[in-house]
This record gives sequence, C-alpha cells and structure tokens, in this order.
Amino acid sequence: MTANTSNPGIPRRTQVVIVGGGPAGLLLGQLLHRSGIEAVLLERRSRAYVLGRIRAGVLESGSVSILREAGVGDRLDQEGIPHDGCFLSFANKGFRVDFAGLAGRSVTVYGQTEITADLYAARSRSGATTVHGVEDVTLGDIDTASPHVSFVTESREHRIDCDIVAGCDGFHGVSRKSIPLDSMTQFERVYPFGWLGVLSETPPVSDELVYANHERGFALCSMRNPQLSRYYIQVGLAERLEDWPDARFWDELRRRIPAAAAAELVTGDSIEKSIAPLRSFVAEPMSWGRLFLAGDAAHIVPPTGAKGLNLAIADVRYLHEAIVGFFTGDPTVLDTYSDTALSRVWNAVRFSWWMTNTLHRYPDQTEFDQRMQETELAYLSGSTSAQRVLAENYTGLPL
Ligand code: FAS
Ligand code: PHB
Repeated sequence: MTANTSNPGIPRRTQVVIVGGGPAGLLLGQLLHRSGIEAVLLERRSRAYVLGRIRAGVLESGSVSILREAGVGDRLDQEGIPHDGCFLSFANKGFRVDFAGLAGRSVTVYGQTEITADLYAARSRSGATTVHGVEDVTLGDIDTASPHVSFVTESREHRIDCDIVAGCDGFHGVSRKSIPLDSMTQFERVYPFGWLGVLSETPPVSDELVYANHERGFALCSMRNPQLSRYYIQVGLAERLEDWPDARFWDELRRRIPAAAAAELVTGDSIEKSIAPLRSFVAEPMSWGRLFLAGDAAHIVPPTGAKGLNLAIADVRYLHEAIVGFFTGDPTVLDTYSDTALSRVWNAVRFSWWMTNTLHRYPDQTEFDQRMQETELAYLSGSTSAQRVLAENYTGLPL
C-alpha cells in the first residue's frame, strides 16, 4: 500500500476499493481482510449516522452462517432470537407457517443496526482503512485493468488506484450509475404504497412475526428483542409522518391485526418512526469491467419478504469468493459473479413481489381482487404444500 502524502491514512493504491459502508460494504471488507486482501472502504456518511439507521430485522439461516464465518457472529448468537415460524392473518383469522417443520430451517431476528455495529467494530479491530464523509466519489477506468476511485474528504482531493472496485453504495449510490445505460438492463416496479414503521420499547404482541392482510391495508408485527417491538402499516404514498401521531398509528394497527392480537397489544411512545417507499428493482448485469455491484446498489425488494439485507449478504459471499479467485490466479471466477448472484436475486425478487401482492391492498383494488387475495390465503392456510413453498423461500433458498 503506497501512503498518500496529503493524508497518510489514505493510500494511493490498494487491491480493492469498496464504495459504501453499509452491511454489504462492511461485510465484504471483513471477509477480504480475513483472506489477506487489502480493501479501502469509502463511506459518504459518518459512522454514527450509519449506525443510527433502523432497517431490516430478519436473517435467513444462510446469512447467519456467513456472519459467523466472517467472525462477527458472537453477539448474534447470544442476542439473536431464532424463529421457527410466523403467522399470517386475513379476515380476522390467522394461521402459522412452520418453517422448521416444513423447510427444516429457521430465521433469526437480529436487527441490521446490530449487524452494522458488529461489522464496524470488526473493521476497527482489523485496522483496515475506512474513510467517512467522502464526497464527489468518481469511478475511473473501470472498463480497464487499472481502475481508480477519486473523491474529496476534508476539502482535499484523493485518488486511489486499485485492481477491483466493489459498488456497495446502495440504490442511490454512484456505482451503478457509473455503468453506461446501454450496457445495462434495469427492471423496476414501484408500488403505489409505502410502509410506516414504528420502533417502541414495548413487549412484542406475539413471540413470532404476524403478517396481516386487511381491507384497510397491510400490517406487520415484528420485534428486535423481548422489550423492543417493530411494527409497520401500509400507507399511501402521499402520507406524511406529521399526520401520524403515535395514537393514530396504534389505533390503525389494532384495526388491521387479528382481534386476539389487538387485545394483547402493548402500546408506548415511538422511539423511531419513518415511512419507506416500496419498489422492486434489478440491474443486469451486476458487474462492468472491474466494477462489481453488491446489495442495494444492484437490486431492491419490498421488505415484505425480509429479503433486502439477506440478498446483500449472499451477493457479498459470492463476490468475496470471486475476488479471492482473482487474486489467487483464477480471474475467470469474477466473470461468473453476476450470473451467480442474479439467479438468487430473481428468486428473492419474485417471492417479495408475491408476498407484497398477496398481503397489501392496492388503491384501485376491487372487491374481486380482495376476494382473490383472501382465497389465496385461505388455500395457503389449509395446504401444507403451499406453506412449504413459503417456508422454503422465506427462510432462504440454499446459497
Ligand atoms: P445500504 O443502503 O444499507 O448501504 C449503502 C451505503 O453506501 C450507505 O451507508 C450510504 O451512506 C453509502 N453511500 C451511498 N452513496 C455513496 C457514495 N457516493 N460514496 C460513498 N458511500 C455512499 N430490508 C429487509 O430485509 N427488511 C426491512 O425491513 C428493510 N427495511 C428497510 C427500510 C428502509 C428505509 C430502507 C432504505 C431499506 C430497508 N431494507 C430492509 C433494505 C435494507 O436492509 C437493505 O437491503 C440493506 O441496507 C442493503 O445493504 P447495502 O447494500 O449495504 O446498502
Ligand atoms: C423487521 O423486523 O424490520 C421486518 C421483519 C420482517 C419483514 C420486514 C421487516 O418482512
């Protein structure tokens, strides 16, 4: 690594530049470090800002294994909550899908916030270079064998030459946009609703997640631990946070979940409240020259299937293997990364799309549409085969 005179902590050259310090970038950095490969990580926001984000909550069993292999599974094993099933409800009726019995595997509830904290702690221990507060990040010569990344930090310009650029900078990042549009195909569906999420220091209404289809709209009861609950209700795209005081949120949630659950609901002040839009998006291919996209930089799924974070982790596992192959004499394995990752991405995109369509109420939905949803859910409630399909996809298809 060649030191950079204007800022000794920032090298002029390294093997891999990772753009984005969310879960994808941090996990890739951790796996590469453990493989003896140098990677400089560039993050636009401060570490505190990234650690303050409240996002995903459910980990597939494959994701848990990968985090353990990365050496960041200790707290996850102590504090993560295994879930062997979940509930779905419609027309005030509910039924349980037995993940363990039907798919032979479970999921673990452990917040993305905690995963990011564990990964940042590991990165600090590794001593690898992380630059926060970067601006004007620009990828150069990514279609050659000598790519480089330029950026500004503390009003100084920097350039890092490297062998590989990992674009882990999320949907709004610069990496995907650095690929010529005529070299890429983008697939997208924007849903006509969003999720209003609340975090509250209250005991969860149920030991397992409850996904509710209701004619007023979707609702989800989740948690982070026995004293920290996470709830969501579907809202229209024009809804504003200021129109949703806590009391209104709790009243609406009670109306959408089964009466038995509503009777158990413990309400409290929200300690976080946000509205997230829902979209399905896939960019093909997930690589161009020496640039490789992972996580939300390449794809977005509606959170209904709890797939976003898990897809990011699976991408990183494949990309790590490909990069190790490149540096140990087998450059061809990088060529297969995009196809390998996309085959898993599309399965998750389909499942998340199906869960979203089955559980949400569309603004222009007719009574017939609502009856079709309820009929599908009624069939699901009585069919072990149909529940097995849901259980296999929800707990994560084999990596
Ligand atoms: P991220 O977006 O997490 O991280 C990208 C990082 O790149 C960010 O830290 C950003 O600051 C940085 N960055 C951006 N541009 C940059 C630049 N030019 N230079 C340097 N850095 C740059 N998934 C679920 O499974 N369940 C959920 O309930 C769920 N809820 C969500 C709610 C919201 C509001 C959002 C936005 C997403 C949610 N997701 C959920 C999906 C989410 O968990 C993502 O899948 C996950 O964060 C993906 O991780 P990354 O790919 O690392 O992207
Ligand atoms: C969450 O706990 O934040 C969560 C759980 C399951 C989902 C989406 C979000 O499908």
